[in-house]
Amino acid sequence: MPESMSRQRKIIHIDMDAFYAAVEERDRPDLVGKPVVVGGLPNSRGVVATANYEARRYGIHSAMPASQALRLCPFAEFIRPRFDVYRDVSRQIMEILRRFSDCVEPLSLDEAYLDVTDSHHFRGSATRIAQSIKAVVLQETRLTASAGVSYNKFLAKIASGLNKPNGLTVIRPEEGPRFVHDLPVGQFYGIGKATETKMKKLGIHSGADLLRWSQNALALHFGKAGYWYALLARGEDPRPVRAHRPRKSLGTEITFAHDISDIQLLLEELERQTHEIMKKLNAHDWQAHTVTVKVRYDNFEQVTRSQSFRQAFDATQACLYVRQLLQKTEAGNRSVRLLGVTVSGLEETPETLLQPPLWQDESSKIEHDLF
Ligand code: TTP
Ligand code: MG
Repeated sequence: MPESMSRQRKIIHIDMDAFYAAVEERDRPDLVGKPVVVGGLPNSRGVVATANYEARRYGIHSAMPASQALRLCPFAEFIRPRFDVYRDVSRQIMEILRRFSDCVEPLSLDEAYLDVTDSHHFRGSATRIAQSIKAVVLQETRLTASAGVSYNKFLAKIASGLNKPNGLTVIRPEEGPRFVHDLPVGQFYGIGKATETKMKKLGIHSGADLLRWSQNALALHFGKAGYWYALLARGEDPRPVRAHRPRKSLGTEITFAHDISDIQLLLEELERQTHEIMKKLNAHDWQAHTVTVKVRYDNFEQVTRSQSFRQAFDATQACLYVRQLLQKTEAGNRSVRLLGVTVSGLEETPETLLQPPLWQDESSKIEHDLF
């Protein structure tokens, strides 16, 4: 049994509140108290990156067309994002988190996991550490964070979302299973929209429904992922907090013997490379969230086009995306000397992290003093 499962862990998930919007409000006091929407502007077919909590009351949320946000709240302040500023603030936040643990895994600009199992701060109380993190972040960045404290990543992340904004929620080891019981399957780690729909068709709506299914029955319907879902349904998630990601990207490229301007040939080559990378990715049990196409024209001028997705993509989707990305270059109209594909934003495929017998061992002891 892996070390991570043999002992109760203490995991904290930190997630900044309405991150981009909060930074804008901080830097522009005239915005305070108003509905604020950060993202593309309504007249430019843009989408909402985020909205502050005032704007969310009108039903505005991330990824919504900005034009729709404008209809929902015509007097909201629409602001273009300042990514450089968000990146700097993010670095500042991650630096603060590293004062509390060596084991910090950033998930995005405004989100991170910490493993504080072995921490001596506050006599090892994860709850007190989370309180202190929130206080230091507020003091040094003038921004609020929400924290979730639990015994694995899955539940720590659920917990941080429960009392937003400025929340602190603890799911203690003995509360985990009951908690998962009532959780809609769409909120389970690794269950995307397609799987959620499939589960609902099978009558699986909540953790309790999931728990009624045997591991084998789930595996029959969902493949290896079925074992993963069975584990989550028991409130278990053995994924370690990874302070160092072993790999950030995987790519391939080719310099042609003769420059190519035939778009069909270029698309075929792109597809070949994409299949090759996706095969490698699968062999490593990794999945990717970003895909990038690189084109060097015959005069050595080089462009890249990339796109990121919340959900990891498969080979078929990747092939579609790279085609779309190539169309955004001048390849075909101009001759191409080099063509390449890279996937990044890598993470381990959740369901392959474990094999079926792992959680049949009931010996994992629950210690929860000072949780
Ligand atoms: P989130 O943490 O998902 O959202 P949030 O911090 O704005 O709000 P909260 O956590 O309080 O619910 O995302 C962090 C930032 O990432 C967000 O401020 C803007 C950006 N983002 C996008 O650009 N597009 C998106 O679709 C999402 C979800 C986030
Ligand atoms: Mg956030």
